[in-house]
Amino acid sequence: MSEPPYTELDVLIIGAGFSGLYQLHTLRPLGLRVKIFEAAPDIGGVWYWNCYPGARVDTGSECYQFSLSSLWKDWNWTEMFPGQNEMQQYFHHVDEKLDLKKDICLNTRVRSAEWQECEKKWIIRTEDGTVVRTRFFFICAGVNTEPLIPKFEGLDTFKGVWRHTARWPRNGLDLIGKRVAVIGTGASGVQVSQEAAACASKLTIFQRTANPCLPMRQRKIYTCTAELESNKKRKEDLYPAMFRRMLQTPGGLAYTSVPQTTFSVTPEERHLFYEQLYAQGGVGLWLCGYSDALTDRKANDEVYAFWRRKTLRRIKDPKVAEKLAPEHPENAFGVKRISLEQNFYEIFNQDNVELVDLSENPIERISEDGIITKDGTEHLIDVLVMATGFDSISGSITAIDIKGKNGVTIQEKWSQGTHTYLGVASSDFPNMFFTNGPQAPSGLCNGPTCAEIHGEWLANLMKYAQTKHIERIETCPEAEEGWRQLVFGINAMTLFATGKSWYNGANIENKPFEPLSFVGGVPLYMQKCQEVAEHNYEGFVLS
Ligand code: NA7
Repeated sequence: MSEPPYTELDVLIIGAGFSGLYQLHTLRPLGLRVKIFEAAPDIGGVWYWNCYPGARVDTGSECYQFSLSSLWKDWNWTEMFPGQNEMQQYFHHVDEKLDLKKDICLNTRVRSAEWQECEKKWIIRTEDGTVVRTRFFFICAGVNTEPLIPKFEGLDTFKGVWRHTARWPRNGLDLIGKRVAVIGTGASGVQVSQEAAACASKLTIFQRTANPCLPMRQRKIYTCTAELESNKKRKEDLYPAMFRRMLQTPGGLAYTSVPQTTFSVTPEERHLFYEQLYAQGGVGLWLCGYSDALTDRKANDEVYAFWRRKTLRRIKDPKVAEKLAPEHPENAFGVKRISLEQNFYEIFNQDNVELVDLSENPIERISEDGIITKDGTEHLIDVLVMATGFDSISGSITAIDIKGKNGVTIQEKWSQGTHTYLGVASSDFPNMFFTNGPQAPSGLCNGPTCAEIHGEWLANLMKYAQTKHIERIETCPEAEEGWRQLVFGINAMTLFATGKSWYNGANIENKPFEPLSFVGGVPLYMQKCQEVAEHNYEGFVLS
């Protein structure tokens, strides 16, 4: 079969979420031929795909946007924690302002990429048969993109409807009066359960590991004309400093922990502080507490004990309460991503909601009519929601058949452990870069902040290559090893090393258990990237 004619590009970007869009925007001034290939029919990345009921951002909206003034000047969020619909509107606003869509091919999923050493180009093939030759290949495919669908025996025999949260039908799924099951209690499971509890005749929530949720304390913002007018001035005064400040915090957010350690203050002071953080809502109790909360187990236990006391009193049945907020949790507080909730704990006080604890009574199989657990109970259901997460951080890269210079795929290369330099490149894969990838602060850094950090850094690298007439950029195993040691070393100093989560691949069978995220925080990460650039991109072979 003959190949269709090639399209020639300088840079092909995969993904039209925060990272891909920003990358396109930063590369355009270099006069390069750049295109984005996006699998979805619209832009927005995860905010296109995650359209399940209740899907919502759990970072305060003012932080969860690009810092470009041309974008925030005439954009006003309506909620502190915007829903999926508002996020999509935001992406359309970004597109309108930056005129991005003309360089984006929607409905275009990249199937494979192969490096051709003789030509120093990547050959990219899409599912619809398009073939592209490109000098540089950027993967901006997102942190939580590849759905994890557990291989439950009998799933194919189920007569009802089942969906993964990130593959929800665009025209919705009727949950009203239905018997609904939700498997998973991460952010997606919590959000969809809150909605289902309000309309399902029966909601059964299957929890494998209890994971603390913090009160969101959602609120409407800037709704009337007078408020919008005053917000305009407020944004001009506040935002430039806020966005600069965000680069100085570990999570790329407008807030961080306090300098004091947990036991350097009196128990009364500590209690008051925790109360304050809890009352404010959002991720405060997780990220704005004492500086040792994620490095010292005793300090961490103290926050957990506070959270547990608060949570237990919200759930009427003590047995259910103990399962949701156990005395001896599997993970330290916050080493698995904390979710935000609005009434998640109260729904268990409703007659139509049941909790099944999979740690003591696992799923045996799926029947035609429902879920059968080990104790022999058949939980009868009409709709099965898989809120089971993703092959996170590296999964969106390894899902593509990418062959490097020796014909080895990235999946093969990383099968025994992830090797990257700065979390943006991997040896044997010349001229290929990724944003929000493994061993960068991915998943722990605010999405738009990380998109900007990587977008700027990689655009500067492209500019450098242009000026110096460099055609080929490849990192080397020594640089990767140094970076890996740093990532592992910092991780070992924190409680993240003790946890089981998608931050370290623990949610995927046979995935190496290792830190997938750089937990040293945004300022240190940026410093390392800047040092490399200042030393003429030390660690890369430029030719
Ligand atoms: P998460 O946070 O990875 O949560 C997935 C949930 O699904 C979690 O409770 C898992 O339990 C559970 N899970 C996964 N596989 C199974 C099987 N086989 N059986 C039972 N339960 C299972 O994904 P989310 O989509 O909620 O959130 C992802 C990110 O999106 C989130 O962090 C935000 O950034 C937005 P486990 O804890 O592994 O025992």
